[in-house]
Formats: sequence, C-alpha cells, structure tokens
Amino acid sequence: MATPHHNINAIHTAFGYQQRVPEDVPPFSSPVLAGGTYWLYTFEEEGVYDYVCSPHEAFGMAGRIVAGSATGPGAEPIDMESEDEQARPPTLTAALVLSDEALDPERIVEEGSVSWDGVADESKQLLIEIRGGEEPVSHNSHE
Ligand SMILES: [Cu+2]
Repeated sequence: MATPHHNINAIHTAFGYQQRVPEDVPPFSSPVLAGGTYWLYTFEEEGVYDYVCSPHEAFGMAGRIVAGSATGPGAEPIDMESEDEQARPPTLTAALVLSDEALDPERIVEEGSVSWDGVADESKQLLIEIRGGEEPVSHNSHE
C-alpha cells in the first residue's frame, strides 16, 4: 500500500456484516498496514469477495475481487434494507461504491479490472460531514 493506515476486512458475518464473500470462506482481515508494506491472502474458494478498509469504510474505501466466477452472496445486490444489526450492509459510501454498476461482478470478470475513475461521482459522495470538534453528522440520503 502506498499510504499508511489501511487494511483489508472481509464483508463477513463473523464481523457483523451480511455475507459478501463465498459461504465457506473463514473470516479474514489484515492488520492496519504501514505505507510501503503489503499483506498476502490466498483465495481458496471461487466467487465474489467484497471487502472494506476498516478505518475508511465510511469514506468509500471498499473493493471487490472476483476469484474465478461471479458467484456467491457477493454477486447479489447489497441488501440496504436489512434491519438485522448482526448482518448489516457495508457502511455509507462503501455501500455506494460496492453498489455502483462499474463493480458489476460479471463486468469485473470480463474486463479483468475496473478503475476508480470508472465509479460514478455520485457513488463516491461522502454521506458524513466532519466539522472541527463535532461528531460526524449522518446524511444518509441514499435510502
Ligand atoms: Cu483505508
């Protein structure tokens, strides 16, 4: 990673999310990494893997990797209406990014990769506003 303080955190029920990695995959997460370092993970099961960077999830730092074919729970649309606090959707802008059509799993398979520039600006909008000394204010306007 080029800059510090990022990690990889699977969108997995063990972390309180609705499952967005293949069903048989154990939960996985990297440590928060220093700049210039890396972390290795081997994809053992075929399917869609959604993940977020825990410190920056609300800001849209999320990703999708398709190992083999676009299958499994991550191939389905994110359930934004879920009221199950033990199975919540990805948070705020991460949910927008992962719902953007640029990250359609079949498209990722076809094109091999999708660039950040391919994600629509409105999917990158911040849904929280941080002002000096105040708590973040929710502007959860996409529901
Ligand atoms: Cu990050």
